[in-house]
Amino acid sequence: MKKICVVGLGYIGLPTAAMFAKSGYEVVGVDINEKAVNLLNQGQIHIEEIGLGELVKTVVDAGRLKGSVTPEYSDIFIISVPTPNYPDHTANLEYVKSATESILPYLKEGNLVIVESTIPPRTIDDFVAPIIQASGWRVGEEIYLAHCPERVLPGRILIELVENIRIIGGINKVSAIKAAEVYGSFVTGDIITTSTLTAEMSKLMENTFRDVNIALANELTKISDKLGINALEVIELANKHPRVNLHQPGPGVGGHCLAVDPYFIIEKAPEESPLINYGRKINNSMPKFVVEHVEKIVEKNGKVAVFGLTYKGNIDDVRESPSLEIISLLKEKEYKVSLYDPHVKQEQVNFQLSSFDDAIFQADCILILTDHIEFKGLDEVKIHLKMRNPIVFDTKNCVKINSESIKYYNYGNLFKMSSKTADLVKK
Ligand code: SAJ
Repeated sequence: MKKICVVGLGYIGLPTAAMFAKSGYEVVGVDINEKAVNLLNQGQIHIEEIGLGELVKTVVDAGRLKGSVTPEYSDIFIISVPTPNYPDHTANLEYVKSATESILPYLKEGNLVIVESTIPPRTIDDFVAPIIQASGWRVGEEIYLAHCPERVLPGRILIELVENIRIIGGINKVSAIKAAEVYGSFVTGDIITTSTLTAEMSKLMENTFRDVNIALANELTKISDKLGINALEVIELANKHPRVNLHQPGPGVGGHCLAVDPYFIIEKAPEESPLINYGRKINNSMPKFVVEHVEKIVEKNGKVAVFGLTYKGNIDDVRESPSLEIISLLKEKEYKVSLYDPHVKQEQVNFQLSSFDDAIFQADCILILTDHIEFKGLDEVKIHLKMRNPIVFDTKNCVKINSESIKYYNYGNLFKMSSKTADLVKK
């Protein structure tokens, strides 16, 4: 039985380790987070992802997957560690460096090293390969090296790991082919081999495509607000065209992918990427835009009940979430802020979380920032009974309000918040 060592047991590494274990490999999952490792060895998980708890329990109980804080001799090493941005938005490759260095003592001739982490273009060739070479290996001949970017959507990880098409970039052909064989053990989607550079860049462009398109939808929202147009209806109608796919506007773009990856391209070719850069700026401007609109409907010192801390619906991940900035901005403006998120545990955040009832008590506005399923049908009776002013401002267009005495705003009727533009529409 071949052995795989997965370094990094996060949202991608842990499900990947579990899938390889399920498909017949002996897998050791390595993380510096001892808590995650201990939980794993008890067959438990430290993150929320549909189906993952059951899968991990099965493969740990079967003795196929175990956790460790140090790597072990293996046939294949998969590096799946975070690549955050420094404050100046350049890529922080420290985790990639330390993960690569951590496996060096365990490398044997013929081993395959795969980097799954999202990285700036040229990182495999100019950064990872030299680390392995420096310890005396001929990369591509004695140690095979490939980049296999993950493309799964949180909330659907176990399905997409299997079904999505996989792009595999090898430092040379033989490395790519060897990596393709490994993923072939459970991937049913096509596995396409290419160079490391193309694999790195295609991964980044996937998320950049989405980011720039969301920026376009957000810009449309601002334009429509100014001109008294229903932006959401415009999107719906424009998308009836067979070749148009306008994205959805929102309170900003969060998560560890869309809000981060475009900067990896900008960093390497700043002069050549003004559009990508501008898309980032527009999306980063949305928290301020949201708070400016809250100011139109809630008096100073009023209470805003923020619903949703995660960066998107039905997950527990708060990384880069626009909600965090919106909360800070609201507090700066001296609003009282209560927070409700049924997917987030108190220990995950520095803010005090409330129950639904406490969050809306005496509130002047419910501000929806995430499209969690729980928010689709809010308890309208409680809203009437408990809120001081029954107003819902839904930046994700996900709530259905039936009662006419609850004021409901979304990105389709923002202009109604401002009497000036409302007059313009009447004329
Ligand atoms: N968002 C909008 N409007 C939209 C779509 C999304 O405002 O129309 C916002 C979301 O609310 C969220 C952010 O964008 O704040 C990102 O959400 P997402 O669902 O687009 O993507 P992620 O970051 O969860 O996952 C993406 C995925 N990439 C693509 O769909 C191209 C996923 O497949 C990647 O694996 C992942 O990035 C990654 O790890 O790179």
